[in-house]
Amino acid sequence: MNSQAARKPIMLTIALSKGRIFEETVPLLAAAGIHPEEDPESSRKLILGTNRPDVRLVIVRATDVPTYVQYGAADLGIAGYDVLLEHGGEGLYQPLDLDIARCKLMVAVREGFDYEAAVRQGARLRVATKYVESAREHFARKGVHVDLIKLYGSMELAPLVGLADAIVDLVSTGNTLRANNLVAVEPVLEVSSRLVVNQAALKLKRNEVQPVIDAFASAKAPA
Ligand code: PRT
Ligand code: MG
Repeated sequence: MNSQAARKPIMLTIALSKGRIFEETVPLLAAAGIHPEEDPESSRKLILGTNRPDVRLVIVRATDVPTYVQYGAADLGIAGYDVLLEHGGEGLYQPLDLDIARCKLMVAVREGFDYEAAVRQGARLRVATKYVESAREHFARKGVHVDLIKLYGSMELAPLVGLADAIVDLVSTGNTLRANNLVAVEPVLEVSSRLVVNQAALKLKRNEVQPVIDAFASAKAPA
């Protein structure tokens, strides 16, 4: 092996999901001097190069970002707080709330369903959600008995066809609830996306990782 190969730069891998998180991350990456070579919306590539030969992006499902970072397949990633709570955060250092992709996790029911009365009567509620951990904790804190039904999407349908009395889902504009004759009745959690860092990478690649954390911190929208 020649000395050239020995001095190969350390590669930084950042895990992102396409859609809203990617779009809101582009300006933060730019602040760190990182410019993606392609747009994941139009490219089918899952590994995207950047202007920096030592930085690459991997495009994964939003819910898979913490897993890639936990196992060190990515050094850094950006994930919704909703996703991090379901994952558990094991092996992840969470240095920064980036204040992007903001929304609220809410309890919602069919218009006309008396949620307060159902809770007051101590009825056992059937709640459909993708966010079982957050929902379990929320209802336990309230002392409300629930049967949780795990779904992977389109939660809004569940109360309309009698699968559940209520859902726990993310709301941003409220348009999706309105379009399906549902109303939000209770907040569960304020959600925004956070920077997550693999704990080993933070130590072993500190010189590469820390400048990215610092650039994101100074570029993020002031609170
Ligand atoms: O969409 P896909 O199934 O691929 O994955 P995903 O839904 O996990 O990813 P994505 O990119 O949609 O969401 C990534 C992250 O964005 C989430 O983990 C949240 O932290 C954050 N975020 C912010 C949202 C929303 N706003 C949001 N409105 N995630 C989802 N929604 C959905 C919501 O579930 C509901 O179906 O949008 C719908 C409601 O929107 P409104 O505007 O009609 O209220
Ligand atoms: Mg989505």
